[in-house]
Amino acid sequence: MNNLLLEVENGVALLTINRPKSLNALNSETLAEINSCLMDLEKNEDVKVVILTGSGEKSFVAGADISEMVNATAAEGRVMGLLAREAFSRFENMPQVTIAAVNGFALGGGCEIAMSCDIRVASENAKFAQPECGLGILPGFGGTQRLARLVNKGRAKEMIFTCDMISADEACRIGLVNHVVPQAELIDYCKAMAGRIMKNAPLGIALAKQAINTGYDADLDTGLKLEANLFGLSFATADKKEGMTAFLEKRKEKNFIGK
Ligand code: DAK
Repeated sequence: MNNLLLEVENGVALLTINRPKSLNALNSETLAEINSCLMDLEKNEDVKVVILTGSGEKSFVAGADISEMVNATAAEGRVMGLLAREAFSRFENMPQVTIAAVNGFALGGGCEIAMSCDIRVASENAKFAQPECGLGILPGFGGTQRLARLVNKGRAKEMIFTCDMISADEACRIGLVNHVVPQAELIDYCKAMAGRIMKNAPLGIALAKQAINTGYDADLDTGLKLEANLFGLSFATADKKEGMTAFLEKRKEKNFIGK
């Protein structure tokens, strides 16, 4: 991999976009690498949480690579769009939990890739924007859809129409990020959260993720039916037996096996 760093330790995969000279901008090669890396990770039962970050202290991801886009043809743009769509959907739908550790600029595609993760934690210096309309385009990696769902329609329109950059605190206030922490603590904070997640049953989490994602865009009745079906499925797992037995035996330690 030319543009990514991957470190897997104690059930956590730390995936770093590593193009510091262009503030970790996403080009097609990087998007293809993210896809193939996530394809491997989603099959890796030892990995329970994926943390996505950018290299350096200045930028998470400064958007799509403008130097690649400037002369791209419509066909090349389409390929880039498809690669991004696939990669972003993988973060959103893989069975493991995905956390974006936003360590600086999250602009355009950077904000959009963070939004495709389950949880966002920002460092105090992080900045968020959707600057596409200033470049003569519009957000095209899901920004018009995920931002409006995460914050609300009015806030999303304001960010997209003005291209204003907002601070980490403001992003937290409007619900775009879950927590803001000092930069030096960002990765440890995310790893500690991963630790709390990993104490729980991986299949329960994967099914809950599926219920939330699929139910969110459906009507309540459909979502509740889906939840009931997935809930039923969880009763077929060894982890349900273990979790409940541990409670009855007043055991703190549980041996979840993800089956
Ligand atoms: N692409 C390429 N290079 C970038 C870049 C980017 N997005 N952002 C920064 N760089 C490069 C700069 O060109 C500079 O390179 P050198 O001049 O050193 O060679 C280096 O990173 C450092 O940047 P600056 O010198 O500009 O650093 P500053 O601290 O002054 O400013 C900044 C930092 C992040 C505010 C500024 O660099 C900036 O505004 N960057 C651009 C942000 C942006 O507009 N990003 C793109 C958003 S548009 C698609 C769907 C969606 C998209 C694309 C396609 N399809 C469906 C096909 C998504 C589009 C976007 O993300």
